[in-house]
Amino acid sequence: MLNITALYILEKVNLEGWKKYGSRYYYFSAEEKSWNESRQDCRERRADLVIINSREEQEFIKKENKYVWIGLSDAKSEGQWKWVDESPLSTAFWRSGEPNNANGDENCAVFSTTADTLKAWNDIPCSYEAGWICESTQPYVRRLQ
Ligand code: MMA
Ligand code: CA
Repeated sequence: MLNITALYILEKVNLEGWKKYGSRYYYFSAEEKSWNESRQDCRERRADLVIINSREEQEFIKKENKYVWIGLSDAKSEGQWKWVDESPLSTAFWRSGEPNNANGDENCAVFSTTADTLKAWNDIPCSYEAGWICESTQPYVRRLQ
């Protein structure tokens, strides 16, 4: 049913950077921040950094062609890559030779733009600045007071 609320949400999805893919909503940042600050931004939008569960989802994100943080880190335990919901990494899309923990200081995963295959992830220092993608079951709609 198309009602005023539905129209309002559709409008916000378009206006505020959210895109729907499958049953999920994705927010593509316009700014660049560290991994932690990016995650904080997602949480303020009642979302979290994106968790990539399938080849289709990987393809969807690759099409955006943006250098962005994903919700994957091994900061807690070197070499144990975990998603932000604590689930371990199963289907991985690392670039060839990655993750390599260069200089012993690369604990956060970024989606690189220059890969010509689906294998596009690289581990880089978490303090670097990149764009980010948040994922949620619902788009965040700011309440107008
Ligand atoms: C950079 C940096 C690393 C990456 C290598 C690959 C020199 O370091 O992006 O994270 O693994 O390039 O050559
Ligand atoms: Ca690396």
